[in-house]
Amino acid sequence: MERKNIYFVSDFHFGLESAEKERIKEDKAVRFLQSIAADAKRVVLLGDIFDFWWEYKAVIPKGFVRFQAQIADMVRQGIIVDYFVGNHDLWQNDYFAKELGVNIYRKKYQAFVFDEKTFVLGHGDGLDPMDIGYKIMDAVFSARISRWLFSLLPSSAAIGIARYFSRKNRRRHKKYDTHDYKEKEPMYIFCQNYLKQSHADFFVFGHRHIKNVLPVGKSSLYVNTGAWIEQSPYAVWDGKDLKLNSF
Ligand SMILES: [Mn+2]
Repeated sequence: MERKNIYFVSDFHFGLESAEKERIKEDKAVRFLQSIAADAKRVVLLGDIFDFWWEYKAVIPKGFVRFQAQIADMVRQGIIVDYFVGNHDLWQNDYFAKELGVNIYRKKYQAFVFDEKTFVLGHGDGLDPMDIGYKIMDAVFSARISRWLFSLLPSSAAIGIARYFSRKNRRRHKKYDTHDYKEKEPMYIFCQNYLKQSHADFFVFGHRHIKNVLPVGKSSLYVNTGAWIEQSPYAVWDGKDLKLNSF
């Protein structure tokens, strides 16, 4: 089979629920990755893959090794794997890059050209210039000193704090949980503004947990990959069309 497809998926939030539920979710994610391995040339993980993530110099959180092994195997097969960190898993260090061979992106968004089309990709958080509270929290969590201070904590305390902020983050979310995209959705407004400055054919984000495909600007498309937690959505680019499917 020809490797021509690019897959986009986000918001697994591994670690969110009970161990049993998470194992079922992980197994389904692995089956999905296995199902696309034959025709994928690239897989883009659009953030919040983990509900929280923290890594020490020599230690990572337990669990989800099947998912990690599947990713490593795909990289070994020559599939490019990109990972935009989300607001729940922004504390990725170099483990995924060094151990699994994944490209880690910490930017809020980045433009790529695939098959002569421009894709603007990102997790989707922090795109609202008016959300000052978010910007401050994001700056604190992204700062090197915070990471250093955090690294001095014992792992049980560090993960307890990470979990606390993970839950707090989820509450903040509610504000925009609406289908009233064009008026209120910061990601959609970001796309509209982006198109005033530069060209893009496709915008693909996650973060909102509501899957969506909407035209934006004159001839561009906004796609949100939703949350794997519900209906296992993913987007696929086959070189001609970008479609939103469910696994
Ligand atoms: Mn998010």
